[in-house]
Amino acid sequence: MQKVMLVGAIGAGKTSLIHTLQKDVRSAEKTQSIQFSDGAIDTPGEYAQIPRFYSALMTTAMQASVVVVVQDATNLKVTLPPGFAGMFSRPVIGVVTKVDVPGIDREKAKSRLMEVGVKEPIFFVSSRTGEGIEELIAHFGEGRCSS
Ligand SMILES: Nc1nc2c(ncn2[C@@H]2O[C@H](COP(=O)(O)OP(=O)(O)O)[C@@H](O)[C@H]2O)c(=O)[nH]1
Ligand SMILES: [Mg+2]
Repeated sequence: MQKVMLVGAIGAGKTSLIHTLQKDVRSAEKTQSIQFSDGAIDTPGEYAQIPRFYSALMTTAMQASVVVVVQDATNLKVTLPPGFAGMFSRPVIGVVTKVDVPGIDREKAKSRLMEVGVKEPIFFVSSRTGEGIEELIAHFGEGRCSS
């Protein structure tokens, strides 16, 4: 699997998604610093929401082969600036999390990602039910190397 770095707002579901991808049953605790584990780099939401941390995100992304911008389907508040996805020198994909929650608007969540510069592919997943996880793993497993 490619080395993935997850970025996105506080509480978007980044750590839970990493646990699900790694088949780790622990529940997610607040991420206080950039965390490296098997095949994944987890980042605190503050790093995406506070521009002062962007240089740290950009340099850390150099160690990843793909950057995943994570959007919470249950919180459509604008948290990232337009063009956010453009700062990474790695391929960027989008993931909408928490699609198990009733009443969410997938298209609106997808447009939040597109507004910050994420292009296709965009995946819809739930770390709780496992929906969409196999497709995401299959995408990472394609083994396309970073440019
Ligand atoms: N319903 C639902 N809740 C989720 C999902 N993923 C994460 N959560 C919850 O969202 C909250 C924040 O998750 P966390 O992984 O810590 O987010 P992070 O700050 O982006 O790392 C936690 O209470 C999780 O249990 C999901 O797919 N579905
Ligand atoms: Mg976290």
